Amino acid sequence: GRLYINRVFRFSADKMFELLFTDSYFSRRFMNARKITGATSTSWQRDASGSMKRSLNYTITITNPLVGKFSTATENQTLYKESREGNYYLVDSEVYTHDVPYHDYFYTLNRYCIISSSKRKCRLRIHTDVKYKKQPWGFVKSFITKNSWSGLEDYFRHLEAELLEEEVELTQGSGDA
Ligand code: YK8
Repeated sequence: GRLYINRVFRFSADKMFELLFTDSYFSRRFMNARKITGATSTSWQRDASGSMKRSLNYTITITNPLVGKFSTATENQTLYKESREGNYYLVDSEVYTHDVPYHDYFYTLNRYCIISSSKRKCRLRIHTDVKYKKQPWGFVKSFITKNSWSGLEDYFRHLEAELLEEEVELTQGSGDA
């Protein structure tokens, strides 16, 4: 896999979780900026293992010229029970893009780790893997992987930039920037 974001932000772990994993103003604005439309989400619900789950459905806009302009997608998120409110959040997110070529072969697994480093700081790490449900030919596999990485790279670079802007907004005028 690959590590896309690994840095400390000047807001609490709670705040980071709220920004990324609730129906926050930030996540709505980010979806708009990425032209992700029609998003629906279930609420976080505890499953039999004690972890929390939710799933999202939306339509993504794709810039890769090899692929159609839009695809519906499903994102299944798990907030592991090892998470500790305010201190540590571990979320795995499986993303299925239903309308791209070879969509029945692969999905993307994004692992988000939020670790509190002080009252007003946290570290965010986002690790990504392209997973295969069935084995395609070698050349098809490298084609899928290569095209996935470039799309993911673009997405997470944008997310990092937006989080840095949010950091500026949130710390402005607080006197402890
Ligand atoms: C989520 C991974 C692959 C997919 C795309 C597919 C190429 C098809 C390969 C052919 C378009 C928001 C991506 C990037 C679409 C966007 C997905 C996002 C960024 C040519 C063989 C959507 C995180 C996420 C996960 C997976 C991404 C797709 O929150 O290249």
